[in-house]
Amino acid sequence: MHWSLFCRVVDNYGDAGFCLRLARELRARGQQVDFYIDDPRPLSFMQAGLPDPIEPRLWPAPDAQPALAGLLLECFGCELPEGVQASLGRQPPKLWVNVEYLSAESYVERSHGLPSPVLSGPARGCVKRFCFPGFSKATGGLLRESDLLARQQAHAPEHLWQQLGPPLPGELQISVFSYPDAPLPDLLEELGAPCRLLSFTELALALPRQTRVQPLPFLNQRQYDRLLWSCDLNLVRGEDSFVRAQWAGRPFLWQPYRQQDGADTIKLEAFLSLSQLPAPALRAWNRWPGAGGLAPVLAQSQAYAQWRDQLLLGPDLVNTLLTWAAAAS
Ligand code: TRH
Repeated sequence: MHWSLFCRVVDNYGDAGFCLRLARELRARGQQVDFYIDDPRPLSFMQAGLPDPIEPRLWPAPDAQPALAGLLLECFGCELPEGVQASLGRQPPKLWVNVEYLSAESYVERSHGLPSPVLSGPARGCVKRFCFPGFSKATGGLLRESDLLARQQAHAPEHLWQQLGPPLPGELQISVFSYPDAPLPDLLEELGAPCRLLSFTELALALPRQTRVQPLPFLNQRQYDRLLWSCDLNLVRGEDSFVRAQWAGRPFLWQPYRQQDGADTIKLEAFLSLSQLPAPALRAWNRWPGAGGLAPVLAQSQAYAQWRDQLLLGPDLVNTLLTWAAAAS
């Protein structure tokens, strides 16, 4: 089957990272994908050195009317260019899916799969369908490559440590991909253990003496996975690295993307109540009152593996889309 996938980069790397992963996985399952993105620059590091890189297509000019596939993915309500909408109005696609942002909030289950008729504009008369990624059976599920577990099982952390330099005896390995306001010094001070920070984030703050900082350049998507699978703790953010940390099945702390209206707080609480993962450190990491240290997070590493195993029983997002496409064709 043939898909047109549209992605606009709002901020940071999550939109591009998610859409690239989605496009690559659709293709890995035998689909043809035309990937339109308004800022393809992050794709360069995300697929540097990977076999068969996806060649992105230029974001169409407002009046352009490119030939579209019968299956259409509009990611994160990215608002398609006028000319594209006009083409759709003339020849409605078999399936038009609006893929939304990930959340554990209850509205996701209520809204997943709902139709949304287009009532105005050049695509009037078409019907979009909402696909909500999520953590439960009643959602669209998570992006999960068919070969994820096999790759994970074949992974040997020693190879990565050979490249990055070996851990010192007794030293915790921590990957850091956080927003700049994360209270890292407090967290490490309280932990009081030797650590190596493998960091994508510039760390300007004073850190405890027994902390080594090793800045890393951005890795391709597979190398980043391997880093997450190798570390004792992963500090992640946004949505896509958050999902990758969960697939790693190892302790992590997450910062949701900051929003003015406090939506990030609601997202975090919804995730905590669904997953039942240790809450105090995650709250402290997001600067909430009632601080809690890292010790329970590291001591309960099994809880993260169990959460991963539970997610593996849930829906897989590409499967959800393929099922919808088959039903529409
Ligand atoms: O970059 P982010 O903060 O993106 C955010 C969120 O997606 C948020 O929900 C969205 O609304 C906002 O952008 C506009 O965090 P995220 O989601 O983890 O995206 C980072 C991407 O970068 C992810 O696909 C993983 C990828 N990545 C690599 O490929 N290599 C790397 O070395 C690293 C550190 C990340």
